[in-house]
Amino acid sequence: FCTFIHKQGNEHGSAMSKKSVKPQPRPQCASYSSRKEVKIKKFSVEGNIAVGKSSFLRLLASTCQEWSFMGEPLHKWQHVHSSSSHGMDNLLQLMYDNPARWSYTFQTLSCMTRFKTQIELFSEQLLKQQEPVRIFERSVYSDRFVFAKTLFDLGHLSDMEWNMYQEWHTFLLQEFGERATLDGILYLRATPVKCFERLQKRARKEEKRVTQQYLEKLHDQHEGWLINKNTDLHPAHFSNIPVLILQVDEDFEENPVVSQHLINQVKDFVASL
Ligand code: UDP
Ligand code: D5M
Ligand code: MG
Repeated sequence: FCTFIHKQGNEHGSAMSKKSVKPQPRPQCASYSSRKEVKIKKFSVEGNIAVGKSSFLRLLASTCQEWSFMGEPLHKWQHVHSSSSHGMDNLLQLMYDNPARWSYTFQTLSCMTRFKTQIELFSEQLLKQQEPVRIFERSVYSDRFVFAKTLFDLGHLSDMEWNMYQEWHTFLLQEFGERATLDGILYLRATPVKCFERLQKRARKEEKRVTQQYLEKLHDQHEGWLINKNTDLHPAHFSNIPVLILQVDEDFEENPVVSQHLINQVKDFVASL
């Protein structure tokens, strides 16, 4: 589950050098004189809609400035090229307005954009760190084990769509191998009631139809996946990823004591892996 890179290349370069295949062009992001191996630790922040993931990433970014942070590619889901009058469609809006029609389409885009984010090259600055760390907001795992599964359970993905989804998702995981794995998960956990309260406070226009019942279903999927570990995971080895549970019912935003306690837990967890 760890990603090793040669200081001369990136993750991709490392995978290729292990297999002793033809030398590849040097990636644009980095050039190094030493061949010492560097381990990049990769984590995702998981949790229900509006639990506070983006806020938590901002908080971490302000204190762990040497780490790399990758927010959710939400903007790409809200601005999809099309031949509509504006030249753009908002797929997030379409999905919430008509989930039976658009949920599968949404999964193809959300998953593709998440894979792209998860395998993005590391910057030269990150590679120079003694212990480089990258943190993602959600992952291709929550895409499948939380959202796609919930939408299937709710009947918004058909049997055929769910089977197709699982087949290409497993295939992509196998193809990307180490490049798409994580060293650990930071699970931001709060009651669905608290998440619903924050969702209403945020008032994102696409999410007007999101109900507390939907957040309860997503909460149960997170709990099954990350705490009870009874989600049917394929491939099965993904169930071994270490999970740090961060209870965030109490507001951490603008509360230095609470936020410092959360940050300390994250630093200890990251250092322990
Ligand atoms: N929020 C809050 N207290 C907190 C953390 C977040 O009131 O301790 C608010 C935040 O200002 C935003 C909403 O909760 O209005 C959702 O937060 P965010 O967008 O970070 O949630 P995400 O959907 O990314 O998990
Ligand atoms: O999540 C961003 C928004 O995107 C929120 O409305 C949930 C939705 N989302 C994210 N991934 C998926 C998938 N795979 N299917 C359906 N809906 C999804 P937020 O928690 O606000 O950062
Ligand atoms: Mg967010």
